[in-house]
Formats: sequence, structure tokens, C-alpha cells
Amino acid sequence: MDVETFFHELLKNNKRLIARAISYVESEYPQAEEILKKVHQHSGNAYRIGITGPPGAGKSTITNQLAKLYLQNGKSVAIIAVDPTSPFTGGALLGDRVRMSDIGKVENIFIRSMATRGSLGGLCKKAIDTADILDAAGYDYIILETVGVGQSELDIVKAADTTMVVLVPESGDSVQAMKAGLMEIADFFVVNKCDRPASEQAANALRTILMLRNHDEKTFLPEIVKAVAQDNLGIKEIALEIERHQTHLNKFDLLT
Ligand SMILES: Nc1nc2c(ncn2[C@@H]2O[C@H](COP(=O)(O)OP(=O)(O)OP(=O)(O)O)[C@@H](O)[C@H]2O)c(=O)[nH]1
Ligand SMILES: [Mg+2]
Repeated sequence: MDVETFFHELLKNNKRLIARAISYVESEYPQAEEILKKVHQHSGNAYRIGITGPPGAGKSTITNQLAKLYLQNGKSVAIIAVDPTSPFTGGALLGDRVRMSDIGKVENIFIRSMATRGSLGGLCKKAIDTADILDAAGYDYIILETVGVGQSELDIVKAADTTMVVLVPESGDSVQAMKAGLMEIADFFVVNKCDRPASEQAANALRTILMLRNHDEKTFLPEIVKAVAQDNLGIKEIALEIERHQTHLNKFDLLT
């Protein structure tokens, strides 16, 4: 198939060809650059949401619920889940797949899991190229999930329009997050698993840390949303927070 036909099909949301284009990017095939050149002429319409946080905080559960909400509102959603590097999350990944399969067969959704395969350096570019492909294919929302442990993972979500950092109520989580550089990249926070004890204290501790930061009138002050993602609680509030941040970006012309 020539590039023109290939690209035409990609723009029509032909999932098979989208998947192939992403594989070209992942494997660094020579065709990738040619496809990406065309992709970039057609991307820029999707809204990109980054979701990060410590392993097991509930990022995939939130992604799943948020995607469902958007689908109910008639939007299309692409999810890029960048595999965590730490081996102990392998079990959770399998869990991911089970939950993800929940929505995997729906027409307006595309899910792609990207492996790090040791080449961390190229990962960020590959994830963003993948987002560009899905953007050109016409998806309304692109959700990028990464575990918030390394610079490369953080760079991926930094490329999003709105980034949420997911924490859990366990004591010290917000301090850990601060150390990992998660505070700076968050447009808002989610304290997930609020069915557990001490969630109010956790939110307050986080609020205290946030108040110490410098800000001016152009600064978007990050809110804290409490959620129980597995029970679908707090998801509408998360969507509202994303919208509030989007409005802020538009108001100050900060959308790139
Ligand atoms: N108690 C409780 N458990 C939850 C909640 N949300 C998610 N979980 C559970 O927490 C575990 C991890 O959830 P995931 O959504 O896979 O977390 P994750 O952040 O994507 O994990 P990694 O991608 O491996 O870093 C799963 O067993 C979920 O069922 C919640 O609100 N309350
Ligand atoms: Mg996950």
C-alpha cells in the first residue's frame, strides 16, 4: 500500500492501519518518518490528558472510568498506557488488561500499551508520536498514562495539555510525590482510594504543600479531587477539573 492510501485510511480511523503506523514508530521503521510528516499536518485537534502517579495509585482505573464518561458524552478516546519499568508492577499490568478489555471493543476507543523495552530515551518521543497519530486519526481525547517514577515518564505527561497526578491517602505519599518531581507537573491532583482511612488528612497535607508555592494571576492553582475510582466516584469532578484547566489555557492563550 502506498503512503497516500495508507494515510487516507488512517485519517478515516481505520484501526488496523493506526495500529500499524504506531508499530512503525515503535520499531523505528523508515516508513515512520514519512507517515509522521503527514500526521503532523493533521494533528492538533485532540485534547491530551496526562495521568501519572505512584505505582498502583489507580491511574488505569481512573483512565477507564474517565474514558467511559467521555464515550457516554459522544466523544472518542484514545488511551496510551506506557508500561511501568519496575518488575513488581507486572501483576498490575495483567489486571490492567482485564479492566481495559471492558472498553476495548467499543468503537470510539483505541487502546495502546507501549513497552519501554529498555530504551527509555526514545520512549518519550515514541509516545508523543503515537499521540500525534491518534490525534490525526480524529480522536477527541488522548489519555497518556505513565507511572510517575522517571524523568522520561514525566516528560511524556508534560507534553499533555492537562496533567493530573494521582495519589493515595497513605501517609507520606504527597511528600514522596514532591521528591519525585510530581508536584511541579500537576495541573490538579486526585487523591484516589478515599474509601480508605485518613483520606481527608492526606488531602489536607497536600493542600498545605501546595499553598507554599509561588503564584501569580496566570498560575493555575491546582485543585485536589477526592475519588474512589473503582466505585466511579469523583470521575465527573475529574472531568470538570480538566475542563476548568482547559478554559484557563484558552483564556491565557497557553495552549500549544
Ligand atoms: N480501595 C480502592 N482500590 C482501588 C481504587 N481504585 C483502584 N483501586 C485498586 O487499586 C489497584 C491498582 O489500580 P490501577 O488502576 O491498576 O493502578 P495504576 O496506578 O494504574 O497501577 P500501575 O499502572 O501498575 O502503576 C487495583 O487493584 C484497583 O482495583 C479505589 O478507589 N479504592
Ligand atoms: Mg496502570
